[in-house]
Amino acid sequence: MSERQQQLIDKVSAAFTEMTGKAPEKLIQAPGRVNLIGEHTDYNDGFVLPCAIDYQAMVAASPRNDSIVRVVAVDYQNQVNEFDISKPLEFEPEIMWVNYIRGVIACLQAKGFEFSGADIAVSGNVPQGAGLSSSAALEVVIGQTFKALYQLNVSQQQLALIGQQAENEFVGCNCGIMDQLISAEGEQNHALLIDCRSLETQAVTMPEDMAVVIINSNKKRGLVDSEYNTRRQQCEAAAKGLGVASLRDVSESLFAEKGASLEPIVAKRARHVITENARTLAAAAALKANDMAKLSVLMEQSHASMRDDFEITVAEVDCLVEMVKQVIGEAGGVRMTGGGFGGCVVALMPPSLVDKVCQTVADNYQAKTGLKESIYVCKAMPGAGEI
Ligand code: GAF
Repeated sequence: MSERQQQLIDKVSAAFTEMTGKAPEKLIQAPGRVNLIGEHTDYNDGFVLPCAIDYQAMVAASPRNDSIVRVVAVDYQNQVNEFDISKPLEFEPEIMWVNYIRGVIACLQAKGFEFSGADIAVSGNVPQGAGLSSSAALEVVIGQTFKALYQLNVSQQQLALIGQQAENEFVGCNCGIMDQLISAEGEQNHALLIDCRSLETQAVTMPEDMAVVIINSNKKRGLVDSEYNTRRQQCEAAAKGLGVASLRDVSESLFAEKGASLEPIVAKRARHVITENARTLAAAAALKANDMAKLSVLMEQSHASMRDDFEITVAEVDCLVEMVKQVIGEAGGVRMTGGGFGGCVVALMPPSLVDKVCQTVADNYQAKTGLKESIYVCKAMPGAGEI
């Protein structure tokens, strides 16, 4: 176990004991994720290639005999929130973190799962607002907690869908399924190629001689913002205009033939999604074949498409991508990762280049942007489960 994970366990265990006077019965984790390629394709029924990372949400919990759920949030000054799950659960506008928890419980109940209350201490080290899915990790860890405490017969895929439903319907963000699914189903040392229509996954081995480096621009992003929903609406308008259920159904040749019939901005959005789906499938094949030169080109094209067609990158992120690219050339790949409008870039590279990349960014990024980066060198981890 890593020192980082041990620290999280110590934090939630201590907070649990302080709140209840007892040791927790269960420890449960759910990871954040980094998406290697396939951005804004999930809600278009398309393909994504994320891996779960060694930054996670952690819970210490025990069941209760009554219908009370009492939660202590270590990352919010040990704030305690208590509610009765035998009554309708309400959205709490003043305490955002509790809505992810209530939302998952409400969705589990709506699906017919039966359970009583719980004492829960929760914490996490997935950077918030960075596009690494700290909210999905929280949703999945809560679902996994009730599964573990009450032996619920719920699959990992269902847990992911419940997390997504909580976010869509309770929290009010119209996200796709990628983040919750990789948090629930991730595999050690593998990325998952996910077909977001069938929800089938294919594990793709991460080559041992390749480091996964995430660089946070520290330009904060908000997921529940209008830009995400606007992109989604534009994609739906494009699918409707092209006479298909979703952009997944549009090949590059069909788009070449009919794309001009769309409003120009809608056509640009569609072009990103259609080409990104093709790149994601090609990238999974390149990763399998350990063809870094190919992966490097696909990641570069993905970034350009997000910047020029989908228009979801910001200057700070573009700057980081260019800086890293100059160091790694074709020996590695780099692109923005996540929903956009700030957040992180992901880079794959030979371990021998990691120090040089970190040094180059340390020497130049702040001078150019006024922001200080944070760097996380990650490993692909298993999805949610008991510890
Ligand atoms: C966010 C969403 F939550 C995902 O569903 C996905 O759409 C992603 O942005 C963009 O690829 O993380």
